[in-house]
Amino acid sequence: MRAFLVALLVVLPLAGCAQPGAPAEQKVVVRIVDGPEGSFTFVPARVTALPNQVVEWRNEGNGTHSMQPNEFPVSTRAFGPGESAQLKFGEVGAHGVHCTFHPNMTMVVEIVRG
Ligand SMILES: [Cu+2]
Repeated sequence: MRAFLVALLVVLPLAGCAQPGAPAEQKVVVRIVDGPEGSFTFVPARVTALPNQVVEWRNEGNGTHSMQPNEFPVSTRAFGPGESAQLKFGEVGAHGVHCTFHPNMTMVVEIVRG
């Protein structure tokens, strides 16, 4: 089992990956907005982050969502309007992410070396 998913809703120290000047402690933010005809949209639908950098989804719409990496059977808690959820990815590469409630909500988190 690949251990690329580090933690959910974390306040973990960023052990072992801190380099001076690296933006690892900044979040990568993805907004979730209501699209046309009741759909939900990721803005942006593709983000780039460093290993173990926090990726945060902010729910700016009216639905309730839960983010799950396609390759890993763990998801965030359900988060409703005005709430957010976070994931970290440890493994370099492009990781597809979807919403467990709305499988047509898909996006990509690409992890690159710092
Ligand atoms: Cu959803």
